[in-house]
Amino acid sequence: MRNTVLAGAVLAVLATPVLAQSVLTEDEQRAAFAAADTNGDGAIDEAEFAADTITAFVGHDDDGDEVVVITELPAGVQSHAAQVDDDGDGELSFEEVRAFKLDQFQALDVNDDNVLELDEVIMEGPAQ
Ligand SMILES: [Ca+2]
Ligand SMILES: [Ca+2]
Ligand SMILES: [Ca+2]
Ligand SMILES: [Ca+2]
Repeated sequence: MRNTVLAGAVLAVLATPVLAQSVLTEDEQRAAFAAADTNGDGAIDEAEFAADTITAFVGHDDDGDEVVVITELPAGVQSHAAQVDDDGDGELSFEEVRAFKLDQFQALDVNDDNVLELDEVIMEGPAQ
């Protein structure tokens, strides 16, 4: 719960399309988690996380040039994307996205077992 901001960010990226920064409901978060947990063991390991990163990145790279231009992203996520754009050139390279996600993985893995369990990434959905 204290990880709300980070958790929201990582789940937004876990979810496809990437960086969809709208607030996900808990059900959507669970769906995103399940989609990333490809072997269904209830945890996201680094390989699954990396695979999800690639899927998400490719999902946004419409023209396949291996760069996601920030202005191609929905307006609501552009300010968030700027954090990922390490060199500030207005484009997200896969390396930038990967580095950002790796930081998130480590930040979210609060018990340091190198996998993300559901309770490490889930955040409470908006009250409804
Ligand atoms: Ca897994
Ligand atoms: Ca592109
Ligand atoms: Ca960049
Ligand atoms: Ca963990």
